[in-house]
Formats: sequence, structure tokens, C-alpha cells
Amino acid sequence: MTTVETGSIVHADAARDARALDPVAALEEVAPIGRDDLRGGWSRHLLDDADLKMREWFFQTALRLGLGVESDRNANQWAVWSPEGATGPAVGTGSHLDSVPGGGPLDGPLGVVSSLAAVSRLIAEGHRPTRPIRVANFAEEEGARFGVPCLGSQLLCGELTAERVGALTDNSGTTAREVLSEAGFDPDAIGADPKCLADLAMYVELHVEQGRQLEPLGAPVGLATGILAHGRWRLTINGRGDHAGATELDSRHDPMLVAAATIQAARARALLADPSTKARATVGKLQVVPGGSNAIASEVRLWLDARAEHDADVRALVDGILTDARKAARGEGCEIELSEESFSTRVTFDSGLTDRLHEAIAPRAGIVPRIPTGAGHDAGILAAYIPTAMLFVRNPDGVSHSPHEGASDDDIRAGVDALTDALRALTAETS
Ligand code: HGY
Ligand code: MN
Ligand code: MN
Repeated sequence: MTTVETGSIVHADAARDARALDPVAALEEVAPIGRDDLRGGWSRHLLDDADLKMREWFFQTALRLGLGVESDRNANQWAVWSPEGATGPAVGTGSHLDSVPGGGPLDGPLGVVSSLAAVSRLIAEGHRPTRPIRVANFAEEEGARFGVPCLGSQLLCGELTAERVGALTDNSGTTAREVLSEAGFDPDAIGADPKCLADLAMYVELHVEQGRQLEPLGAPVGLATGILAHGRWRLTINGRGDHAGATELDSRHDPMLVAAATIQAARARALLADPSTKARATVGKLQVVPGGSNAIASEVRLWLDARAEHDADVRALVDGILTDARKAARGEGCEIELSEESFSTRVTFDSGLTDRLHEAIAPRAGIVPRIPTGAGHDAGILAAYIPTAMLFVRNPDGVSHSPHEGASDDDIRAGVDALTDALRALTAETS
């Protein structure tokens, strides 16, 4: 596995491949990495074997295309095109290569592959950029290993500290500090990276659509307006472990009942909210201790994901669910400990940059609808610091965070056309 010293850029040798990268072929190249035979789909989590292989693919592909490549100290990778005449802060693009457990092939990789493909097209056509282009592979966007989403971009922007992140643990109890050290990063050096941020003038992320808004409009690509406010909460519900056959019903303290009530409350409270708030709440992860089929659980850990239009709507939704959970806990004689793992405030993407993208893309793409999204992205973190916009590629079924996520080859190529047109226009200007 190639090691990259953080902060030191590695340059391609003269034998680079002058052909543009085909995004469909590149996705096929990475498809065998991180296949999850148990869950289906792909599991690639921060600095595990699959993620290290994806990072190696990014590194080698960038070099093959003639780009420089470096890792920053927050475990984000950057492929850099900075030919003569390109000055000042870069146009940033890219996405992430990690996945949810048992996720689809495109959430993350499509954006990285499309960015590399678009840059390689600009190189092949002889474009002379006025600014460098930096392609990101952001670390642990899904937060699947350590619970906190957009870990790499949040660290870069100074929204998380080394102390907090270092102490996070994965499902096996290994700390992020240990995982970062093992991979060659200095866990004390992670955190705000103003120089890396100052290297970016703006950021454009391409992503597979999550939801089904483009299909009925007949549009292969769309532009994002904003992201719902969202967050994750962990509830640890403590009861009393006991025998499933020998314990009378009236002397049980069963945390599974409290978990079940909380799951029901998540749906019921979201349905009770004003529909205009687009409230949604989900429990997708549970850990049951000890997890025996003939034992009343002693503890259940439950993760609640809640989203809505505005920050206050999410807070109100979570307050309601917690009220119901605490009531159920009192009734069952259980205790609840609550921890807020993350909160991402509502995002509105930069309308000026979005308009510039529309102008650059529409002549080839045709109708380019502007659509909101309920999914979080590194672009949403960066949006608080630099002008940021997003492009979506049509997802015919709308399914994501599932092995059934997809986009047609034609739409994948239309996405690269659009991103190429956008990057060409953004690097042809001096402002
Ligand atoms: O969870 C999310 O919204 C995202 O896909 N990371
Ligand atoms: Mn995702
Ligand atoms: Mn994603």
C-alpha cells in the first residue's frame, strides 16, 4: 500500500495516461473493493481494508492522469491539477469513497470518479485553467465507523476537535485515535486546517440523486438548492438482564420494550409534525446486550436519525420522541442516557455559484431542475465557509443507502459532461 506523507504532494512522472478517464469503467474498477457478502452491497469504512484500497485506487488513478496527490492531516485525500497559468485558490470538487454498511455503488464514489473524469477531459481537450482544480476524497463522510458524519470535512473546517474525534470508538471499541495512528496519521494534529481551506475558492460536489425528483422531470442532472437540518442521537437504555422463561412479566425491566416504543414514536411524531417541515425520523441501528434469544436484554443502544426543514423543527421532533421514550422507560423501570452524536444545521447552497453552474451546464444538459435534498454531504459543511454548490445525477428508483442504488451509464456520462462544463467555466474566469 502506498504511504503518503501528510502535507507533501506527490507528482506524476512523465508517463501519464493522456486518455480521459471513463467514469463507467472507473466504477467497474472499484466495484470489487469492499463487497459485503453478509449484508449485500458495499461496506467501506474509515481506514479499514476496503477504505485503504479505495484510497490507493484514488492515489494511483490521480498519478496516472498526471495529477499531483496528497493527504491532508485529517485523512482527506486531494488530487491536484495546477498547470502553468493556474493561480490562486482552487476550484474544489470531489466527494467521498466510504459507504454506509451494505451501501450502494454510487453514494460517494460517483462524485470522486466523475471529478477525476472531468479533470482528465479538460486536460485531454487542452483547457488552460486560470485556477487550480483540487479533487477531494473526504474521509468518513457517512460516519459509519465512528458515528459522526462528514468527519474529514468537519475536522478541516474546525467544527470538531482532535480531542473529541480521538476518543470516538467503533463497534469493536477501537478508538479513532488508534485507527488514525495505525494508518500513519498524527491523531494530535487533526483539526482545523485553515491553509487547506484557504486553498479552495469554491466547492462543487456531484452526487447520485437520493430520492426521485429528476426522473418525473425527464432530467439527467439537477442542481441542489439546500439540505434539510439533521442530526443523530444515541440512546442507551438500561434495564435488567434476566431469564426469558423464569422471569414473571410484572417483575421485568426490559429495555427492548422501551426501544420498541421509541421506534414507534419516531414515526408517529414525524407524522404529527406540520408536513411543510418535511419531518422524518428513523431508527436504523440497534445494539442489544447481551443479545441472547432466551435472555431479557440488560441494555439496548439505539441510534435515532432525525431531519426536517429547519433546525428548530428537528429539535422539536427529537424532543417529542424523547418525551415518549422517557415515558416508556418510566413505565418499564428502565433508565435512558442520551448523547447527541451530531447536528448539522440547515444548508442553503450559494445561489450565485448555482446560477453560474446552470449557465455552464444547460446548453448541453437541457433542463436542469433545482431540487432540495434530505441527505447530508461534505458540501453542506463547506457551504458555511466558501461558496458551494451541488450537482445531482438522476437515480431512476430514487433508492440510496442500499445495494439497489443506481444510475444509468448514459446519465453517469451526462453527469461528467455537466461537471466538465462547470469546471471549464469556473476555471476560465478570473473572478
Ligand atoms: O446520512 C446522510 O445524509 C448522508 O448520506 N451522509
Ligand atoms: Mn450517504
Ligand atoms: Mn454521499
